[in-house]
Amino acid sequence: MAILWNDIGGKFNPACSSDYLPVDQLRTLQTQRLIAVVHRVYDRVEMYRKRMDERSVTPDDIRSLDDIAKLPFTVKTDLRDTYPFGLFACGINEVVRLHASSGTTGKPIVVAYTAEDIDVWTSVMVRTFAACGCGQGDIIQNAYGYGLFTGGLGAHYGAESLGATVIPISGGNTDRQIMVMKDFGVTAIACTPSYFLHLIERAGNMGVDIKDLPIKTGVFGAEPWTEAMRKYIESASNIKAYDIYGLSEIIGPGVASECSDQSGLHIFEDHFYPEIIDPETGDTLPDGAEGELVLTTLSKKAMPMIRYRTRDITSIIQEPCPCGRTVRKIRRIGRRTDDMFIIRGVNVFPSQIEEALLAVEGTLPHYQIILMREKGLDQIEVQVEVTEEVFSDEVRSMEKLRTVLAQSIERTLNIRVGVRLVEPHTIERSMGKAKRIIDKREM
Ligand code: DLL
Repeated sequence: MAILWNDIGGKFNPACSSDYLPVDQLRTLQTQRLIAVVHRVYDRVEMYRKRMDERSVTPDDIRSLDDIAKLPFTVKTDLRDTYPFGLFACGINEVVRLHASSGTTGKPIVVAYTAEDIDVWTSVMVRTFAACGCGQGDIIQNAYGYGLFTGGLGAHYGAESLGATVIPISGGNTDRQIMVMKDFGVTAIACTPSYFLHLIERAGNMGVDIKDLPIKTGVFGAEPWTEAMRKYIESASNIKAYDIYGLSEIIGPGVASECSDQSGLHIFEDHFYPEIIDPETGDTLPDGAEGELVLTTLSKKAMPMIRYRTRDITSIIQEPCPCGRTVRKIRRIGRRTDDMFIIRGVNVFPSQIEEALLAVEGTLPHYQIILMREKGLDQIEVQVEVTEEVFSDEVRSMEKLRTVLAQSIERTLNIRVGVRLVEPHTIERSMGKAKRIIDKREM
């Protein structure tokens, strides 16, 4: 039966069997786990008990998956307010690992794992790599940052447990990355898509064409990227570029992953129960509708999250996937409720600008959005790198390209924005998550 076989290579990995559970069995498992986790947090975590008491909800009121709507939401500030260990549902003696996410302001948020949590995390990362077509025999260069960031160690444990050969190179030191990729015969790389762009570019400067190397798979995540960016990466490097999603609060990478169909990310919903809500009202929306992704960890022990508001915008895909996995898919996450900025009354997301830019020939996928305030009015300037050929061309053709880009953005956003063409290598490259917006309004 087709569904018992892995997407690529035709070898079934038994570690992935939860991806293919019959749906009624999956729902039963989720319900049992939901009931257990609600009891756990009510008994062990003061914040959850208080919030449920305030709503007059007891663990016994949770008997089905629909009952989840009775439970209160958890938000990022709850993790800050209880910093560092206030949401733990076990003693520190049971915690075998801590990670932290730096955030932009103030204290980081801290997340904890028991030994069992690490096993679950490893298993969902095995499922992630397998869904991206990796397996034993692959040589995986893990260029996600090792350390407090969950990307490095999360991918590391998964890739190792998969039976692949892991190169724990972490992020940065780009020239060495390229040397290793070439000399060790790397077949797959795990890193942010923006860092891989940087690798392609740097390899070119070093006289290495990634297309000539054995690498065939990219396991990319940790930041938003667009379909246009995927096309660029795939054609510039001849690899298949997969999108993987996760967040520290829930587990790290390993929450959802694309499969060979590349048509949405399968959410490992036997461990992470997804809901979509209207970010304004908090109302639950049906499958198919776009809204904020809310996740409940069904099996986490050290730090379970109940109805965690991710701020990531997506929708749940109802249609079954040709790959045969029964766990549902979410659409690629291009936007967060908090990366939106409002310019002259129009809501703008960086990913919309990325799509508009990459639709035009001659641009490079390196761009930055500068927000400024001039005479009390918000202004936006998009800086985008263009190829050497364009840049050394005559002024008239540069001007023409600038106009085309401005029009492309205007068509998408319905507002006029300033566009500045800059030379290749002008925009700072990231070793991890790219910084797309420079907000100079408060500076
Ligand atoms: O970025 C975990 C991770 C590591 C995911 C490696 C994938 C690969 P945080 O640093 O806590 O965790 O950031 C989580 O990053 O809420 C999203 O806004 C964004 N994000 C993560 N993956 C994607 C993706 C890790 N594939 C936040 N597409 C999330 C869009 C993503 N955004």
